[in-house]
Amino acid sequence: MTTAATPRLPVTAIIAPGWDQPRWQRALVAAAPGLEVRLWPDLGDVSEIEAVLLWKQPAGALAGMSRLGLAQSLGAGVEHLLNDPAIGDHVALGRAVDPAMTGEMVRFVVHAVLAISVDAAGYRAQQAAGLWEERSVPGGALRVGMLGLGELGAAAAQALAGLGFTVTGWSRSARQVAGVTCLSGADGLNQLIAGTDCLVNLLPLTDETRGLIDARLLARLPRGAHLVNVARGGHVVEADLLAALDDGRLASATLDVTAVEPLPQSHPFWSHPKIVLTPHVAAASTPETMAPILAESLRRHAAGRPPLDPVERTRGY
Ligand code: NDP
Ligand code: OXD
Repeated sequence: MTTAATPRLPVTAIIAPGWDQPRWQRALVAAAPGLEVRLWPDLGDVSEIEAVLLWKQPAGALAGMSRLGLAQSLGAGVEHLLNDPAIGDHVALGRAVDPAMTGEMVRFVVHAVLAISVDAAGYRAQQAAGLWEERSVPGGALRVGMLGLGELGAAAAQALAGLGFTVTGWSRSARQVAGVTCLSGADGLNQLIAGTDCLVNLLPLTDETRGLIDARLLARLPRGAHLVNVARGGHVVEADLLAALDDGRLASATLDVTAVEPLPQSHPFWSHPKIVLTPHVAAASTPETMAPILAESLRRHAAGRPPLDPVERTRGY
């Protein structure tokens, strides 16, 4: 009796400048023994490379990869795949979905929303002023609106609902998430915005969602609402956000992402009293948890199948 031969795994390159590429390589080889993994910028003969694992690859990094069949993001976002002209339509695209990353995002969002619900910033200011005084805080009455009910948004929405918040979510297609009122479409967005005290953004950045959080949308939120943006800086029109904070329409903005990263030193966000800023750290990609998932996608590719979490070019995510 003959057994079917295991398909040869694709020659794979990691292009993630600034990341610990050797650590990714070690984790991948542990998950897929025998896998040939090359590291940017020492890619050897690039015409041999069949799969690339990418995070913010430099322009032109994929030039000459004539055998490329799979481009896999090392993060959940995929703008760097869709915007690279070297990745032709015949190349399969994959994005990162990792329960460990989802857990990190859930904890980050829960922390941000809880801090708002107990007015942690107000009490910190009172401590600095030596003031022992009870504040009026929203607590569990804070209504949360979640933009995006995908891998991350749905998990964060569900966790917040589990903590007793009233949570409404918005997605492109109709979704069901336990404990969450799920809406879609333009009417759904209007309804969500009108009843949201804390707007959390977990949408992908696409042609449809770029600049969504602008003066018009912010003006429809109840006065004194809060924004938590953990998706992409490009979702927010920054000048409109500053105007809404300055005229009191918006009470605070918790921003993990900005249009330009790292945020330029001269940017007004740095010193704005109503802005809480973190440097794009809400949910990191971790080699050891992600490698088995990436290895499975490489095995699938070798067998002529799509990666585990394929990107749909037409919807842009
Ligand atoms: P998913 O693709 O799983 O989910 C995206 C969600 O957004 C889906 O519910 C989708 O709707 C919805 N959506 C997309 N387009 C529209 C639209 N035009 N109108 C309404 N809803 C829309 O993405 P993830 O949850 O995995 O990740 C979301 C984003 O989070 C990433 O793209 C990335 O930018 C960001 N991110 C940030 C990190 C950080 O550290 N700050 C870390 C990881 C991710 P539907 O359900 O119908 O498809
Ligand atoms: C991601 C991110 O998309 O880290 O994974 O932003």
